[in-house]
Amino acid sequence: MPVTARTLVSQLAAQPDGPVSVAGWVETVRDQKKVQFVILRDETGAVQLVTPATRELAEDAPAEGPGSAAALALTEAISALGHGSFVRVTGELKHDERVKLGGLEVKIGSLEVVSEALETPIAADSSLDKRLDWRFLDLRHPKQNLIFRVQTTFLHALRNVWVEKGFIEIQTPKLMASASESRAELFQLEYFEGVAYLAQSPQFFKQMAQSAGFGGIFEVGPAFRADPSFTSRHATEFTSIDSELSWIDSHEDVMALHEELLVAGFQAVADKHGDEIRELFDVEVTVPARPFPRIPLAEAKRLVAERGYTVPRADADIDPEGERQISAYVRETYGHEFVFLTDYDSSIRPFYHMRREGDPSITDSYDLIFNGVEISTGAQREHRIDVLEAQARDKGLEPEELSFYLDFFRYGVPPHGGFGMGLARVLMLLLGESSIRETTYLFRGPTRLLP
Ligand code: AMO
Repeated sequence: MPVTARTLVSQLAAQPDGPVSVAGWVETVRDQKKVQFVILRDETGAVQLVTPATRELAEDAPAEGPGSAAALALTEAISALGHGSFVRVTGELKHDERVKLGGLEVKIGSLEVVSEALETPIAADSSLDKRLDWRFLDLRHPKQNLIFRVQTTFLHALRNVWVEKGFIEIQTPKLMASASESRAELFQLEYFEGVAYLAQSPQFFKQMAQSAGFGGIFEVGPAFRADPSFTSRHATEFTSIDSELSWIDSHEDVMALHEELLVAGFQAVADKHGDEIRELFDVEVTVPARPFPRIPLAEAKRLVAERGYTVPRADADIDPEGERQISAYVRETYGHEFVFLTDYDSSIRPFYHMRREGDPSITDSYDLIFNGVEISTGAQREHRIDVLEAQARDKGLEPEELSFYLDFFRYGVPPHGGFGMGLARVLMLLLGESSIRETTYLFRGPTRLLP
């Protein structure tokens, strides 16, 4: 192989001693009296580069080797190297067990500074906000890098499940003429002569795919919520993982698909990144056992009260502390990190959720809680047009405004259901991170539109 062909750091271990070329950014420089060390990192890992320090030009300067003009120039170039600069290096690879970092090092033959870096504005103890200001530098850290490799593996595993089942991937529009979840938390924008809204969820259009005869579908795409809160779990733009399937008997079928997807995703992450996650996040990835525990919402509130915490409003959804408490209960009782809360009251669910046959005060829906935080909502949908219209009216919605959506149910549609799941929340809880700001590539919140 010609020396100029770039070798990734992760491939060095399998290479024999000899000429090699690596490229990446300078993580550290240790400029010692007799020897200089550079830690170079690329997208796959870090490697130690070494060269003897040549501080002076030998009197009878040899053409090459220690004391030569070239060696002196290299020493000076390394001393002047800025952290973060991108460099291309050719040299001699040597396997040496004594080298802590991967048991190998590269003796620098030549070094080219491809792009010089200013002094970094962030440090290990910088605040999260400051790190986000400089997200591109923050992401160079191996821990941050791992988050997005985990995300890739997770989504790939989910896709495998969907594709094997013959599901169709869709991309639904994010510019809409109406609200997709509720009038609250809705971004409105100028749209030529009129207004448009940013999609809060692909809800209506994933249901449309059922009327279109697509059967199972999925989408991984952006969703927007004009939520002014500054919690660790809310963003104004987030990636939503959505799936919808036809011919279900109940929301249990949606939950079964949901479980299958998560098991596949966690298994793939554990297999591929388990060791690195343990090392960098001090977290043991547990592949969840099926079936996940299921607890009706009212029962969950009762169990939480027994632990000494009363959910503030009896007629509302469980609150964040309640979610933490029910998760603690489930962990202690079933040794499980997940719990489906089921049987949500119709009063706190959207009009499109199917209401329980024989008891319309509850819906055939669920929330999925993972390690103390809601990650998902799912339900069987109401597909009977007369019932759906009545439920919309019951929620104070004008069927005329929703006519494009209601049309989906007027020309034949199979029974169906699905779920939406926040990607960054799953990653946050999987990796034991404290905020979705850490697990979102570029976080968007009420006071953050940059970078
Ligand atoms: P819901 O509104 O519960 O349901 O949203 C589903 C999931 O999306 C994530 N999520 C958010 N993540 C970050 N920031 C936010 N502001 C935010 N809002 C929601 C959460 C949440 O559980 N159409 C239904 C889903 C369905 O029934 O298919 C919906 O959007 O993880």
